[in-house]
Amino acid sequence: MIEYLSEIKEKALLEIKAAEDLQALDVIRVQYLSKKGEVSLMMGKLKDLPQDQRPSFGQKVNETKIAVEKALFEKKTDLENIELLKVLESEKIDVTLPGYQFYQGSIHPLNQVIEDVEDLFVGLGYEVAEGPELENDYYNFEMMNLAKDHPARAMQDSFYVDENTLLRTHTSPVQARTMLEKKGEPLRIICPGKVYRRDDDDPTHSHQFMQIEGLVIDKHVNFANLKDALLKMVKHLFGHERIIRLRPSYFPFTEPSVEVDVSYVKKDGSIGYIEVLGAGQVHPNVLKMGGYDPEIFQGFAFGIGVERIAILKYNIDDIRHFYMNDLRFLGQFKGVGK
Ligand code: 2NM
Repeated sequence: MIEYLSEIKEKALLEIKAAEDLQALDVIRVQYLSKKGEVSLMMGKLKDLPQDQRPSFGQKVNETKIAVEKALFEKKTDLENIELLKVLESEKIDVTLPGYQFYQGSIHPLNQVIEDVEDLFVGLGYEVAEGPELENDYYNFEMMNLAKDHPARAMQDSFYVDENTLLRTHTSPVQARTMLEKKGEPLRIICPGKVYRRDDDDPTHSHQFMQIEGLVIDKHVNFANLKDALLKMVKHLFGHERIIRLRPSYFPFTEPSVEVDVSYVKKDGSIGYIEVLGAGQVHPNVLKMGGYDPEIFQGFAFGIGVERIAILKYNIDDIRHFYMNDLRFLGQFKGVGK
């Protein structure tokens, strides 16, 4: 019996040594070590032996089992290493091959301006609000204090889908919608987005452009708060040496209203001013329609043309460049916004 056991061991070790791959090795494992394997069967023979021989035989069977397991494990590690080497060999890369050229895109200059303004105002506690580009007459005009017969509607001639539905002429309808959503709660928002006006395109006009409007409503919001927000925005966009100049103006949705100019240094060293945006204190009618009691709440608002800012910042000579998708133009703005 003991001899037969060592024969099994010899045979197993030889077979393991000769195994060519992991599958063959597994077949050997099953043959010897599984429940009905040759080594396990020897354990079953214990009961056929006289009582006094059983412990030593049992121990021998165990030793055989351990020896086979060890041989299997070592062979398995060897075979795995060989397979890994094969894979590494087959996947060798030629580092002398020239690489592919990767073209890196960049953020559109208009979106860079928008992100820059968002960074500032989010830091000041404003929320960014968005809304549909196809709007109802009611949100686009009526709620902005522009009744049907209002002459200022002519300046904002738009693209109509039907009598009551148009491409928004400003992002103010987003502000109208937000006012109604907030149900009389104070709010601080900026609304960036595309807007449309019926216009013939030329170097300074586009029928599609982008705007960022801001709106703050709370108790005790005054004109000084508006000036502070405007100056912060101008300094953030154009640099801290800038100052602003306010000129009285007219918008139907604000009263008083102002046009905001930003200072620049002319070639001869004197100071000039360029108009950059419009602003004002929210008209009582607009507050009322938005669900705020104008006796309790005040607000300020501003509107800024994104193209105009980008044109001034980057010295661009034609507004149509923004919409031509010419990579020679767009490629010039890689990372300039950061
Ligand atoms: C501008 C200029 C001044 C404006 C006003 C409002 C609202 F919602 F309060 F009525 N939204 N946007 C506003 C005010 C826009 O753009 C040149």
